[in-house]
Amino acid sequence: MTLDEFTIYQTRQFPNATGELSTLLRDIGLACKFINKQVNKAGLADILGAHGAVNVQGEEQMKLDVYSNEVLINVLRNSSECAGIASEENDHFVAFDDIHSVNSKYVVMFDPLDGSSNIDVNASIGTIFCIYKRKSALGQPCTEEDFLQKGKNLMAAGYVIYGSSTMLVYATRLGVNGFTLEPSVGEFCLSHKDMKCPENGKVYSINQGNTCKYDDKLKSFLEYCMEEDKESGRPFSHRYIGSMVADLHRTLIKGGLFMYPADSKNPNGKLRLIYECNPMSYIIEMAGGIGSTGTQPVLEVTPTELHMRVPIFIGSKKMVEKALSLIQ
Ligand code: P6P
Repeated sequence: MTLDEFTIYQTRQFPNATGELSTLLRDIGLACKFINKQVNKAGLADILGAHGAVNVQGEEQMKLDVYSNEVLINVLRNSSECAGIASEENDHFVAFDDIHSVNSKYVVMFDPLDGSSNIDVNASIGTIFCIYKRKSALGQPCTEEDFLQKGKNLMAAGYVIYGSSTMLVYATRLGVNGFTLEPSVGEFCLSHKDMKCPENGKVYSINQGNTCKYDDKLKSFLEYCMEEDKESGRPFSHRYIGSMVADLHRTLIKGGLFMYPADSKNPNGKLRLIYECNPMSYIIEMAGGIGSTGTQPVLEVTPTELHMRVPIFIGSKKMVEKALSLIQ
């Protein structure tokens, strides 16, 4: 079943649904197919770029995250269902002011290419997106309030991981489903139906190099992770790819705990609420896991500005609960 067939099938579960969300997901999937094409040859282009800043097709090689941003903005501007966007790459939100867009119900936020610093070492990277129903009245350009909604108001959230295979995973209140790109057909095909985050896990994921900057309670939790305890399966394995989408895709499938906490240099951590922590928390929570800032559920945080950062502890329910019990 392709992504389009699946979203249309899901729409039929709601008698009064109009299929606009399905159209929006299809448009995002289209943009990510273009991004996937460029990501897959970036290494080659980089090699050529090093000798003459000309990529393999003779085009000016745009930086991948700028290219990805432009593709997503252009596809969504042409979509009939998107009133505007906010992006990690843009200081301000972009309101689409054509007659179709001002009458669209949804706004989209995204990190067009998260972890792009990993592209030159061929590590997996990803696109993160989330969709809200706008609060401002139809018929006029969307406003900032449309983008500063709590994560619990999300209509849908998802990511595309450009890895050994290219997968699109998205969540709605009906659940989480994964689609693998079949390149010869050019379609995302359902491969992981009704994904659930295992309630427990044996992997903890954190940039341990920051330990010297963590507070004592967090240090004690990391020591707990490394202590031997046959009953609870410790010491855990430590896995850290340094790409949020890749670390959380593993966590969703295998279980585990991903952390990017606050530290003495970053009092709010590093990851952004609007287009990283909210969408990933929505997905993990719809799959039965937990996304917390350490003091409250990520999805309950009231956004104050587009690029605000929050600490995050996210993954298997029992592992997040254990972490919170030790660090709070
Ligand atoms: P650090 C990538 O740059 C990113 O935004 C996330 O994808 C990733 O989880 C994090 O930063 C890695 O940060 O400080 O460990 O290199």
